[in-house]
Amino acid sequence: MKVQDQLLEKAIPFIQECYTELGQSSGKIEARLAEITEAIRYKGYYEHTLQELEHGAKMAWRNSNRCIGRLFWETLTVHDARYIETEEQMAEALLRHIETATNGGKIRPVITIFPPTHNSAQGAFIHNDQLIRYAGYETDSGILGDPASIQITAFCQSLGWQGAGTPYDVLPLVVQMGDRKPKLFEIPTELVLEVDITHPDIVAFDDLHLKWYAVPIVSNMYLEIGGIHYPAAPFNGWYMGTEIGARNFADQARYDMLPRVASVMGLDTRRDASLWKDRALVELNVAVLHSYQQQGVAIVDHHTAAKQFKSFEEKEQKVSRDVTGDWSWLIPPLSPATTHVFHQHYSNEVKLPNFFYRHEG
Ligand code: HEM
Ligand code: NRG
Repeated sequence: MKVQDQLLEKAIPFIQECYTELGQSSGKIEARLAEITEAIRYKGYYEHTLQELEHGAKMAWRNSNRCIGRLFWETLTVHDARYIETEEQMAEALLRHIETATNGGKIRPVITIFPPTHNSAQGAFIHNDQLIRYAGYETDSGILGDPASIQITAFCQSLGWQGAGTPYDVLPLVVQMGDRKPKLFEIPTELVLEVDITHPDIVAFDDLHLKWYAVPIVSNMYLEIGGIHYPAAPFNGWYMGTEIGARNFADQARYDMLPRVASVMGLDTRRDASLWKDRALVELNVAVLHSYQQQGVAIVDHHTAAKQFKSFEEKEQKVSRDVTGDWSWLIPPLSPATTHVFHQHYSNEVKLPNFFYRHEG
């Protein structure tokens, strides 16, 4: 099938669903589809109206099978950055995203949508996996910082960047328009809200000097709406505590903190059967939730998130939409069987609009 026919084939069901959900008449749908058909015939692509862009992005969140936070899909704030032409303007829009999303800790779900790819134009590109992330350095005495960032850190260094060399150096933004050279932009420190991790009763936790950033802003996925691809469409909500406490700090291939947490807790780490890892894990997660709450930064625990997801399932059922999901991602990495998600089956069918990893196409 021709590329243009494929585009129209995807535009049709999107416009029908989007306009129906927004309560538009069938006359409006037909008129818009006629317009889109013309546009595709004459220039090879079509442009979304602001309303299509906004609702399409919300539908993409609603269709994200791996996301447990979908109850709030209608509250997404959409920043339209499709008019942007330079790397400087891109960086400016990303800083504005960080500021609006952070909101002094009262985190707002936001997506910023940059120019799409069409015909031969490559659109905008963000090299970072998340807008705010800590660098990772390979040193003679082992890895310093976040091992997940080794590659992007080396790339930044090859472009002339030098980090301070702490375990928590915030990486610069690396952005690119089309096939031009990527450019680096430091994020002003006052824009990066961070949380120092302390434990409500175990004072020795302070000795670990743990901290994490407030807002996860995913920037390595492309957004597909009605056949149009947006390769740069960073989005954020707030953290679920386990993402930080049970993965970022705990994974052996990340900050690998369980042995040190066990040590400040005085646990017997000689025997697996003492369940020292499990006990350290629980207190580490208690510390993460406590610290974010105490410092006024939005975060959700996995039990509350699962209940919210249950409400989402019920709400979707009421409007006769099937909820699809990726079970292996939806279950939390801590006490999964205590949530209803664990005991339920989800179809992992991929509905559109949606977000996809960029290397998938
Ligand atoms: C994945 C929670 C908002 C889209 C996830 C994951 C969690 C989560 C826990 C699994 C992450 C992992 O295991 O690494 C939340 C919470 C939100 C939220 C608590 C609060 C509002 C959003 C928003 C969007 C979104 C605003 C998009 C507009 C996604 C996508 C994934 C995901 C696409 C899969 C990421 C991947 O495959 O790597 N979410 N989310 N989420 N979420 Fe959400
Ligand atoms: N696990 C990753 C973040 C992935 C997305 N999680 C969210 N998304 N909560 C981490 O940095 O730990 N969101 O849009 O809120």
